[in-house]
Amino acid sequence: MDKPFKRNISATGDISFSTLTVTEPSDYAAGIPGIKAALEHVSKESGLFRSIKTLSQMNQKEGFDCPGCAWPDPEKPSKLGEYCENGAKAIAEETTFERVDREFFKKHSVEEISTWTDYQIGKSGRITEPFILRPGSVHYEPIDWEDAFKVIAKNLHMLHSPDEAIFYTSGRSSNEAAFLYGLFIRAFGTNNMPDCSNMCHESSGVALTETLGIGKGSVVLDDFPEAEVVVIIGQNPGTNHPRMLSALQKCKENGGKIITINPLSESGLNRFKNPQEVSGILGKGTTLTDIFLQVKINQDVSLLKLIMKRLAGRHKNGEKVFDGEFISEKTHGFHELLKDLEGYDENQLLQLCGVDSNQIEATVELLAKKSKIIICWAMGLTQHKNGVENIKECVNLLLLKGSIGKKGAGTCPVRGHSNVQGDRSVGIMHHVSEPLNKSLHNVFGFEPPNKEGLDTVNAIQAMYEGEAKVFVALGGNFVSAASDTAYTAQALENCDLTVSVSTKLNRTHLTAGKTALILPTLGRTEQDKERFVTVENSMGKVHQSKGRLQPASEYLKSEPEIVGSIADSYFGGNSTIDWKTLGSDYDLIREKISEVLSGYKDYSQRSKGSGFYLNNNAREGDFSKLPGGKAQFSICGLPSHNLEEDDFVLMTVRSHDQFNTTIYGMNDRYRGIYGERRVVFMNPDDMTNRQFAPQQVVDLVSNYDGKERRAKKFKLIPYNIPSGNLCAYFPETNVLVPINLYADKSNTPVSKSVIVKIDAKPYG
Ligand SMILES: Nc1nc2c(c(=O)[nH]1)N[C@H]1C(S)=C(S)[C@@H](COP(=O)(O)OP(=O)(O)OC[C@H]3O[C@@H](n4cnc5c(=O)[nH]c(N)nc54)[C@H](O)[C@@H]3O)O[C@H]1N2
Ligand SMILES: Nc1nc2c(c(=O)[nH]1)N[C@H]1C(S)=C(S)[C@@H](COP(=O)(O)OP(=O)(O)OC[C@H]3O[C@@H](n4cnc5c(=O)[nH]c(N)nc54)[C@H](O)[C@@H]3O)O[C@H]1N2
Ligand SMILES: [Mo]
Repeated sequence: MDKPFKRNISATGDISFSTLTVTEPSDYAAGIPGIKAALEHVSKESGLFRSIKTLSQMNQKEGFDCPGCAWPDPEKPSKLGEYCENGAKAIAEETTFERVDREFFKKHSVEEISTWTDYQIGKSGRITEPFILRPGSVHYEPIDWEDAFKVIAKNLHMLHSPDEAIFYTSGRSSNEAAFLYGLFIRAFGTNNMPDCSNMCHESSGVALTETLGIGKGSVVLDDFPEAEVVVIIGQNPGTNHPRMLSALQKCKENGGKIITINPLSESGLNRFKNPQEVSGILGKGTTLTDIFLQVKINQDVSLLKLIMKRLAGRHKNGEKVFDGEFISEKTHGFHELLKDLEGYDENQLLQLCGVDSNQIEATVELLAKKSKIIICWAMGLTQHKNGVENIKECVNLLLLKGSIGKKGAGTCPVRGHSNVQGDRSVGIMHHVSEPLNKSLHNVFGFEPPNKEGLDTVNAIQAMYEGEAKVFVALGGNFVSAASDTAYTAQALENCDLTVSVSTKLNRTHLTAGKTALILPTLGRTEQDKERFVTVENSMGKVHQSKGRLQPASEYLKSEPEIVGSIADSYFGGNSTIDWKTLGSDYDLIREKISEVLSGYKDYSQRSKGSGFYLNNNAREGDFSKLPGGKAQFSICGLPSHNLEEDDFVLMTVRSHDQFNTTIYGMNDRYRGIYGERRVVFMNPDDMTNRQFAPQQVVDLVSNYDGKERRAKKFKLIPYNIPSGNLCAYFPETNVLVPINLYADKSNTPVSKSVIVKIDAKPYG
């Protein structure tokens, strides 16, 4: 039996419902409500004048990179400011006037804070100085920076093996911080580098590497206006990548078509009123989606197979629907794919995916005639048991059409965190890379470890079992982001030491190890002694980011400084690397990156202005490093769920008012939900058939490995979602996902197809 976790770990604290208002979902994104919401959030948190000044510097060439998503900036940013409503909310969170300081922690014990909602915890404000939670204490107390570094060094020295330490990275860290962190971790002696990517696009990385030889997307922003068809599958850009809507608008203006594949009809994909254009503010906006395929959760492979099977039928009849030349010159496995498709029954596929046959035919007709196709995707494909195969099936379609390595076409995994891709490029990964190790050895003279490290899921299990004892996080909110909340909380609590380098207070600071440290750091918007850092966007372009605002407190340190000091304190002079100097001199870090990795020549110089692209073999249509020198078609199976009659498939998604575990507000405007997060969307017929009433309160219950996991008190909302499917927000629902439920090959927690039952009994 697990012992109950002593602090509250529910994202909604002690659950009591606030006033929920439900309206019809919005039929368009942005426009005046978008601008209004943006200004409300920023002016409430950090003052209207200061906010407008900050927003105007965002994503400009001399400004800072938006800490929101990783969508790229256009070559010519809009003079009105290159930002979106949710970018504005991200800025409001960071530039808030509220402070978590000595008085705060004197007043509030860790136990007390744990009863607050994630929303309240986040709104407490910016952390002002380093704090320590000593063994047995329930209050964080201030600690000197140097003493904090000594606590870390001492705990690391006490370990029997470097593999007893875990070093997590969230995707907001700069390339400079991430490179230095990875360098220190390897010099220390482990590859235990779980990162947020493990919970996010790991499935994309695995699938794309195996099929196309690079774990990143192949398109650039300029491909969108040229595309004939853009497919958006498993992604909600209106909320999570709002600036992508401008790119889709350009595609539409040039006559391109948009196909959306999603269990929900997300408003952001219906119609877009561009807030950066007068016509967008006053006019009707642009209709984006031409064909909407309302697929059942996790049945994308069935749908894609059906589309390809019908295309293959036309091919067999002599219609030129595939790019024969591309297929024979550049790919491997075409005939095997055709043979595999032949083995499937159309009616079975149709039934599984739940999409109207005529809609599928319209899609086939469109795809048959076009050859410049982009496929965009995000968590709706990656966070399933067959996440890797979901993406391989998309690659199959693109390869059939010769839609890789040419303008206006390609793969577009839309990244989450603003620098998650850059962190990987500069060395944050738990796998061993021989070339990287060799290169680090040549440049720095030490022997990096060659044992595979732990990813997020495995790291949690190691901490739970007592095999890992020190946990360090460069950003993020580990306990709330990971699955199986109670298990993960226990894993962290089992540690001797947990360290969080953070801007703001979050639940991970409360699920502390025997000793816990919070090390406060500068945000993207803040001045860093005239230094700049660099980041890589979703399309592989590296560019600078420089904050201008006065830091939230004079005691903050930058992430590279913190990492440099941890390393310096640990090695205490017994290292050939001058860690302190490296941590303070970002030009020097960039010089070292360019010595270790290819593609970063004249790094500091080239990252100024609009930046530079890293090499991308798929973009060039070069598959020479793959087996036989060719891109690979894949044979994928159908997902299977073995549902019992009263089982539902639940997807856990983001509301419009959150950034991952940071809750900006209580509304999900586009879906018509106001004032409450504990809601679950259900098909109206399913509700009638099972005699559920709108807003009835129920528990969601999962039962994996004979263990019941329960997310308590959700209000049922009738919604346009396929029968048998449910949708609710994370992190509230992470308690339902067992730690050992993750995608094949990528180990990404299965957050989008959780099997649950509905229990209404506790509430009459
Ligand atoms: N404002 C804001 N921006 C963000 C974030 C945020 O929280 N807030 N998070 C950032 C991060 S880290 C990431 S990874 C991205 C996430 O960006 P998204 O992946 O867009 O985020 P989710 O809310 O998880 O949305 C998943 C979408 O996939 C659909 N979906 C779920 N299951 C399936 C399925 O089986 N098949 C199909 N076809 N669709 C499915 C859902 O209906 C939903 O529209 O956004 C980034 N940007
Ligand atoms: N059920 C379910 N679970 C999911 C998902 C899902 O769709 N469903 N999505 C998954 C995905 S895609 C991801 S990426 C993960 C996200 O996992 P994480 O990256 O771990 O979580 P975040 O909520 O983005 O982290 C927020 C915290 O980062 C800190 N922070 C913010 N800015 C900075 C900064 O500039 N520097 C530093 N050092 N710290 C900073 C703040 O303290 C803030 O509290 O969650 C995953 N979990
Ligand atoms: Mo993510």
